[in-house]
Amino acid sequence: MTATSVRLPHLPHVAPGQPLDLHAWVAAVADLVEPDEIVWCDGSADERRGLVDRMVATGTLLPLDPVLRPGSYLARSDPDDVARVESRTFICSSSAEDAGPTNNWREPAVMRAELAGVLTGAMRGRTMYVVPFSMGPVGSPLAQVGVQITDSPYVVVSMGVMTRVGTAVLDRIEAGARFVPAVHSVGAPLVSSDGTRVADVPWPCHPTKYIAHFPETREIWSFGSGYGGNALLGKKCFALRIASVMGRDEGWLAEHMLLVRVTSPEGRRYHVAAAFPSACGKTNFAMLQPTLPGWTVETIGDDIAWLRPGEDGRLYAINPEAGFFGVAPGTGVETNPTAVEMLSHDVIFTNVALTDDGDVWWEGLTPEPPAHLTDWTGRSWTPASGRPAAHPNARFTVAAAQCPSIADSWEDPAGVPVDAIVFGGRRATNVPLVTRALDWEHGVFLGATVASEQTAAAEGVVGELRRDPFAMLPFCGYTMADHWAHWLRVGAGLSGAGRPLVFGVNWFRKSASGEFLWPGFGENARVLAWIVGQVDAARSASGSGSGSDEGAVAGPVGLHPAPGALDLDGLTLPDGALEELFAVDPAAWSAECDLTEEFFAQFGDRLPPELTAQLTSLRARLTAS
Ligand code: GTP
Ligand code: SPV
Ligand code: MN
Repeated sequence: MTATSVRLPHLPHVAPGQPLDLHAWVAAVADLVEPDEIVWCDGSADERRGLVDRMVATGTLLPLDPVLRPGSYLARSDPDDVARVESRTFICSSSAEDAGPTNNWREPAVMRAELAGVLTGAMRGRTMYVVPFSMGPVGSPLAQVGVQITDSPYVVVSMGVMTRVGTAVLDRIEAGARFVPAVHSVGAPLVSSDGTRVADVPWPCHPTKYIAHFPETREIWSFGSGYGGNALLGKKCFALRIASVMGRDEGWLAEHMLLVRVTSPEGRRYHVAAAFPSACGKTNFAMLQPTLPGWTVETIGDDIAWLRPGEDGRLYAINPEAGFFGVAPGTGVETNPTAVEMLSHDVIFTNVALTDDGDVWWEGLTPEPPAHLTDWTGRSWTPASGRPAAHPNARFTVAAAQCPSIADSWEDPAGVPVDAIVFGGRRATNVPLVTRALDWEHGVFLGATVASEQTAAAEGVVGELRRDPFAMLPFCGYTMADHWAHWLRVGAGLSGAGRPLVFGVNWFRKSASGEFLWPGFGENARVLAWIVGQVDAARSASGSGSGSDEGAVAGPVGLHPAPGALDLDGLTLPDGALEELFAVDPAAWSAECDLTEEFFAQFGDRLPPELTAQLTSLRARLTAS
């Protein structure tokens, strides 16, 4: 028999700049993936109940004890589908230079052909859900809408928590709003190509995964994974990778940042946005309970912020999400009592351990583990097992409205005015506890030079130091060099008095014997108090024309708290810890500058000259110190 050529179906996609017809797109995707049925989702409580019941029946969700953990469920993923897969995340812009050296670029036509291949018949035997959602309060001028097609009921229910799903979004699309089309399949059809039925499993997925983005046509295509950032396409794929491109083109910023409202003992209010890499403390900081008397921190967002210049020259931010997909391990009464309370009911847990009485447990929830557990893989576990009971990247999915520290302004459609922007990483050495940038350009340099020790939130060797500019390395939909240029442009357009101050922080510096030098968590309020004090100092200075750095002293890497300016009342640090927390070793920093130069070099002539100038100035200050 002669070989017949296989007809590759055309992957339905959007023409650049052309409005996409929702119904035509859904029909075209259905033609490709061949589902048994199509269900349009309305985000209602009834719909959620039906999906949850079905997942309980199929074993995807395990109901937890209704008294100990009401309304809550445990999902156990496939053991090979536990985190974002950065090596399989692709930016498919027409030119490789637009994706930049730190993204995996694929030629759009090549990727479309590959995706069409794997997606052909991918939903056979399954239901195809159509999920209209809004990132940001529906109708907010800072919000954007999308539609996710998926064959995973776990994804539908999770999107219902993490975004605003409903017919109000469809109405906006019918009225002409442009939407981001996002297709997701777990890649496990229940009918094989020869027509035989395949048994379903609790967590279907495929060993080969694709998380593909077409920034020019604002499309997302995801295949093979059911997990978090790979599958809940409103989150990293839309709200960061696609939105960062929208922001570049339209003059706003989509960032991997938490957002909080801070109130001082005098009742003054500030808004702070902070970018830390994955699993480096955003959720903890967003729910911080200050140890400093009289201070309040309220939560607006814990992972993503969209920031847009307002007409008054200030930067306004929203949290585009409606829920938290947070790291469970390390979340305990000592570290994050707010989260522990938030998780008392109506939560979907993924890859935590199960107690014998039908509740959940993870490392760090209590100081001592229970005597017996079922671990995240479903195996019997005791403290002697010698392996973690919960996966290090085990997560909770919970509505933001359920957070005890949620700010009443968290859904303000106008957003909140940002006073300070903070960048931080997990650095055992070199980087001081807190540094104020000398000006906006220096602040962009602080963001561009964030580095952090690898965590379990993505595949890779935990603990290895990697560069993670703006905590956006895996999340920027275009080249990081242009992202920095965009930040410089946005800052230049803000009014002097309204422009946020920029800071760098590091909660993770260690002593020679490997102990954390700073207690962190609620004690981070001390650093926050200094930060907003600097905002006050800068504001009153811009009125009076006097020095703007009261409470600060200049060092080679930036401004640090002047002696006594960091409120340490009631805190006992080990001898010498404070000095070590702020120590700047010129030799180690000179080596750091060499690494930065090497890192910057890969961006060639797209690197903004302002950043080269910042590196030169830093070297000069180090030499003079
Ligand atoms: P993603 O959701 O992955 O984007 O991460 P996130 O930045 O929200 O991470 P999260 O707040 O969940 O960070 C969790 C890890 O950071 C845990 O290991 C915490 O114990 C640790 N952590 C958070 N804050 C502090 C701190 O102030 N000091 C120390 N030493 N560890 C901290
Ligand atoms: C992160 O990895 O930064 C997360 C979790 O917030 S995920 O949704 O999987 O991206
Ligand atoms: Mn994140």
